[in-house]
Amino acid sequence: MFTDCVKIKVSAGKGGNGVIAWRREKYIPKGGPCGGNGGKGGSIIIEADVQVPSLDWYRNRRILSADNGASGSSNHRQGKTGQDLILKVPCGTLVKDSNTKEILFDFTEDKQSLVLCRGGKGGLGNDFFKTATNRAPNYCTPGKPGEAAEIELELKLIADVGLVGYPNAGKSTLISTLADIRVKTAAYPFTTLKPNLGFIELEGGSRIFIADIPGIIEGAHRNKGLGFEFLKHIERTKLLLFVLDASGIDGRDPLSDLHVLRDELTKYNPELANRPYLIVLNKCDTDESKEHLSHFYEKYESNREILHEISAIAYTGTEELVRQIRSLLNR
Ligand SMILES: Nc1nc2c(ncn2[C@@H]2O[C@H](COP(=O)(O)OP(=O)(O)OP(=O)(O)O)[C@@H](O)[C@H]2O)c(=O)[nH]1
Ligand SMILES: [Mg+2]
Repeated sequence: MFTDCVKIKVSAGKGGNGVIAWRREKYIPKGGPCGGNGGKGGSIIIEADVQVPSLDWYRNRRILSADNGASGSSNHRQGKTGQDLILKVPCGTLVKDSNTKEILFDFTEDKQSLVLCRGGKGGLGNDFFKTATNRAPNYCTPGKPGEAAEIELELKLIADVGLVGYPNAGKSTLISTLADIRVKTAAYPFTTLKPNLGFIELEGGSRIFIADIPGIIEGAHRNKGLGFEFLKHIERTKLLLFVLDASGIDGRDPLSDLHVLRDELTKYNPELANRPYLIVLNKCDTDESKEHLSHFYEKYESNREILHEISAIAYTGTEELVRQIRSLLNR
């Protein structure tokens, strides 16, 4: 399971009550008021954390609240402050108001945080109300309720490069070859059921993030297959790689695969039609790929630099591909 959208109800803690108490000690008659203030309620804080891969944790936790503040007590003692509840979310999480759908915050970087609901203030004890003219106030105030909200968390991965292709084209093999992660690959469609995020580490420590999503098929925009609901994870990428099976092993023509993929993307979000892209012709280690390749060279005669012949399994052509990804991203 990979959860990328959840609705939750959150509430900050209530402030603790102030109390009425009197100082009673031997030989000190009329010791005066000593009721302490209540502690503040805990707040709800949302924080981005790169270590958190998805919103799975929230799946069975729809109602979350921070601790209440404790009541004050005698001897001027203030009640304990309620602990804040820190909710960790992956980078790329949007926080929306459940009712209005307004975006309240977009977590794009690690450690960004948002105080979503403030804890209620603690009430005041009778000690607080002592004045020169009223030495023995016989009242206190209750703690204030904490703020509450109904929100939607929606994850849209933030990657530089998105891999888009039919099932079985070799997207997961490619991300395993290029990036720091090893993901499941197999010779059947829909091996990948959830997005994978990996990165290429460059000299100097900077990184290129790559997202691999489940395969897209014709009719995806009408909810066929799996990939469509995951397209949101490539919406924010700067560069798309159309990964095609140039061997046509599944009996399709890679050139028409490309048309279908681009068409499905445009139906999902017309802006994706203008996103820079490269065409990755995978499985070029096979004899069957030769004929298909010639069709691409004819069609892209004037624009050959966007074509990349590779074999994700044999690691051929991948260095050149990374070089071009870098130069396009730098632009
Ligand atoms: N011959 C050859 N086979 C490859 C190459 N790259 C991937 N494959 C094979 O193609 C099959 C599918 O690879 P995956 O990486 O799982 O494909 P995918 O696009 O992630 O597939 P889904 O997750 O189902 O969408 C596997 O059996 C791979 O071993 C390649 O360069 N050459
Ligand atoms: Mg895969």
